[in-house]
Amino acid sequence: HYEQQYLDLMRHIWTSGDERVDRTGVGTRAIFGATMRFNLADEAIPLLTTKRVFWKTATREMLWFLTGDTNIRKLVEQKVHIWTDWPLDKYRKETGEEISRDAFEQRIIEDDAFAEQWGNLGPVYGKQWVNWPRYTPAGEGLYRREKNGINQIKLLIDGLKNNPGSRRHIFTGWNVAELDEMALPPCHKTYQFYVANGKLSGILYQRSCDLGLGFAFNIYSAALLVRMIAQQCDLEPGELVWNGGDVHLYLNHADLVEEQLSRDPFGAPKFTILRKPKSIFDYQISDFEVRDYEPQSHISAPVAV
Ligand code: DHF
Ligand code: TMP
Repeated sequence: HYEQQYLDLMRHIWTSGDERVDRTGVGTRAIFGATMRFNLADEAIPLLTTKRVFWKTATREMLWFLTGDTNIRKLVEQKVHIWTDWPLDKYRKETGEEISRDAFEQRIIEDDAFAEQWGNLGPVYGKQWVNWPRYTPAGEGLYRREKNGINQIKLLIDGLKNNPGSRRHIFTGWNVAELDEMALPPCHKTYQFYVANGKLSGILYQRSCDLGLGFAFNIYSAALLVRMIAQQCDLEPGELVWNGGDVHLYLNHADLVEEQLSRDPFGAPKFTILRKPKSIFDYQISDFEVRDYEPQSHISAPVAV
């Protein structure tokens, strides 16, 4: 089963990973460098079955990235809460106000100025993917920031269509000059693609991976992206290769780890795109269907902020 490699990695890290102090103060067990491979042929989709993964939430996040938006407002409006904790943490620290998560989200939705001031994550994924800043000389050694930046996703699709044999099908969120403005520097930082025998394969390089929480989203989202891009380029989905850098389990995820490792993977969920939109930027949540997904129950775990 495709999920066995994930469970094996989880067991390995939990039993023999290095114990390290991390940025959040929670503490992790970690290894450095890991690879997993997932076949995407025949509508296969790497959704974990040993716990329920909220794939619609992950899909909404991916569609939000592709719009270039970096404010959580549009996510919160769709009841996607996965990015709220970082702006919320910042708000609490800077104002000293003990606002609840619900109240904070409510203000983000209702108050334009508040959303503008407190809902932004900085120039994270979406911004870098479709609007990477571009500068042109403006004389006297000065440079002007162009109104429209570089759309890496559009260039990627054009490249795959026009020059499939290229070894440069890459996009990245890792804009070194802007890292310090981001709420979090990109975790899923680089994507590379490869065309052979009419199939599109992808590699995701993830520099930092919360194996108990974020990974389930990251691997599904990467597969979704390969499928959307393949459809736009009239290719079949091939394989998804996942490369992790610092792959870790948070020490406060002991219950999740124990529960998940007691379960066996089951079934083979199928994923279909119901329509071919005119570009990669025109997909909607209703375009996607998952069938035969019968996961075991959701396991909640605290997220380290
Ligand atoms: N920080 C940490 N420590 N781990 C992460 O995985 C992480 N992921 C981020 C931002 N910062 C992070 C962005 N992605 C959840 C999933 C993905 C995600 C952030 C959070 C999450 O909380 N998932 C829960 C609940 C899902 C839901 O409410 O729909 C889960 O059980 O999957
Ligand atoms: P870091 O920036 O100190 O590496 O912390 C980021 C944490 O968030 C780390 O535990 C990895 C996790 N993470 C994921 O696993 N996937 C994601 O998509 C994101 C945004 C974060």
